[in-house]
Amino acid sequence: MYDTNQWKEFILPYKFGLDDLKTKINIMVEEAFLMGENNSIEHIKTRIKTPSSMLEKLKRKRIEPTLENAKQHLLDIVGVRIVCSFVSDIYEIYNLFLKRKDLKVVEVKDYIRNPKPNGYQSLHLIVQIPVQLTHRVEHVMAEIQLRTLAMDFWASLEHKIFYKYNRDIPQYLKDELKEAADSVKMLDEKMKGIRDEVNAIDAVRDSIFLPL
Ligand code: 0O2
Repeated sequence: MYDTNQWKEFILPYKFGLDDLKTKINIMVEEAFLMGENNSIEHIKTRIKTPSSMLEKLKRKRIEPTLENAKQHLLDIVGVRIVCSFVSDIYEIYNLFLKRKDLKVVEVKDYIRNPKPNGYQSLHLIVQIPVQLTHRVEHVMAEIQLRTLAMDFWASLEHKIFYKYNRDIPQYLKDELKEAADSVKMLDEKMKGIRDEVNAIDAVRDSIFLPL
């Protein structure tokens, strides 16, 4: 597919793109915190797809495994996963990405409003980041996955089971995973309800103790 030097040259803009994206997200988070907007991010994970994972995905898509094809067809070589407390946080962060002038949201897959048949939920954004190199600007694509803690718990386990069974999960486990996914949805709604109740109590308390 490539030699070591070609690989190094290929992957470098992606590394810079990921560094840049991490900085942008940190700024968004710290700025929101300073302004008292509590879009609570629980944790952020990042990764660059390994060569073997790229090769495997190209094969799965029946695309010839070349670096050019990887660049053109794999939009998730750079991956960022943002895990939040509540579904509303996810859409607030999504709106922050939409407003940014220094990157472009080029694709949105909303598996929260439209979960996958297996129950998978997440909001996926494909963003394009301009990376200024010495002699040219490279437009790097990255996939941002936004999920709640509960969705992340489900997806992590399902991912492990998926690979344990070599992509062919037995039906009884599929059924149990689907049930668990329904519980994830209910848990997220329940937690939102509790959060809203606490916020309503706080609002009343603040209005009572407001200085005259
Ligand atoms: P891995 O092993 O996590 O890297 P596209 O990328 O649009 O050409 P794809 O891959 O079907 O095609 O896009 P999609 O649906 O946006 O999925 C991209 C990534 O989301 C996957 O990457 C997974 O990380 C995650 N994902 C999607 N569906 C599921 C699911 O049903 N269960 C779990 N646990 N994760 C999912 P990869 O490269 O396919 O896999």
